[in-house]
Amino acid sequence: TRIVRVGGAQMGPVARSDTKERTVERLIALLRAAHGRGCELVVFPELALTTFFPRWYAEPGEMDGYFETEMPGPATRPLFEEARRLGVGFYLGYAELSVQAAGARRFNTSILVDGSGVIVGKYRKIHLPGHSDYENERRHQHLEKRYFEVGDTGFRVWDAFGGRVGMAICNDRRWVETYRVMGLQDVEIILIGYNTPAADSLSDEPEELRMFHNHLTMQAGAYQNSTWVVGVAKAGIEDGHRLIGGSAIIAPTGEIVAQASTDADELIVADCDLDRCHYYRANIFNFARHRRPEFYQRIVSQ
Ligand code: ING
Repeated sequence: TRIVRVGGAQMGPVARSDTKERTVERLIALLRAAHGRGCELVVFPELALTTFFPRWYAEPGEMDGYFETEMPGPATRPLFEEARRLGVGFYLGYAELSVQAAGARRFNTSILVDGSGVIVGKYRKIHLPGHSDYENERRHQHLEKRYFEVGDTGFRVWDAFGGRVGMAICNDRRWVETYRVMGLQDVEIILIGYNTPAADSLSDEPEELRMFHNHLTMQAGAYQNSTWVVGVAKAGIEDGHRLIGGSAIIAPTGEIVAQASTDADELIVADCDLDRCHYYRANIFNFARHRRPEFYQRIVSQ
């Protein structure tokens, strides 16, 4: 067995008026609680430092206060220092402003930090949901295409925490390709932060259906690629807009082994035995023996 004790650090709401410093204090409290439960890896949500600002319409430059130009930066350094002191690694989702020679680039980003506080991996969100311009017919806006570029890192897998660790962000979890591209890199645990509005902006889709789809997509991805999946929400009502909770740790069998029961800051913990990935990967989902890529061309050509 190769046990990694993983903590899913679900967050409750972050209001527009909350400071990054105050929010980082909440992350540190969750990190300490996870350390107290023996976790060596903690997964924080997507855009964990701020409110889910893509619900608001503004000129892109006006939103730069929500972005990080350095990581760690002044607001996040205390988190990195405490994590290193406790020897706990973490996944952190945040808005990245990358200043390059060709100009500023903005991404919805996550990083993987090891137990010594070193950033060992970075992922920039590829599947950006929503739209880029104000759309009157919507009950609320979802402007990720306005504020972020499509990520340029690809879906990668890193050797960390004694196994093969992959990352994705929120909407990525709804696309089968996300999991398979990492499954083909022998991923054993995929970390996914999310901020999912409870209400659809165009239909009366019930909230229960939202939660069903949240778990369905991650459970399917886990089972079909024989990998652990850890999905962690920022949840609750942010300035009147509800985000769903339902953070979960899912085994390679597709079974949920730990699930949040509130919409607040809540830690869920599971012992993830990475060796449990091998049975299905060697048999039912033995990619080399059973997959027939010659019949899949349409997936990558269209
Ligand atoms: N949020 C949502 C998500 O994919 C969404 C957007 C919700 C799209 C429900 C489709 C259906 O969970 C983010 N941030 O991607």
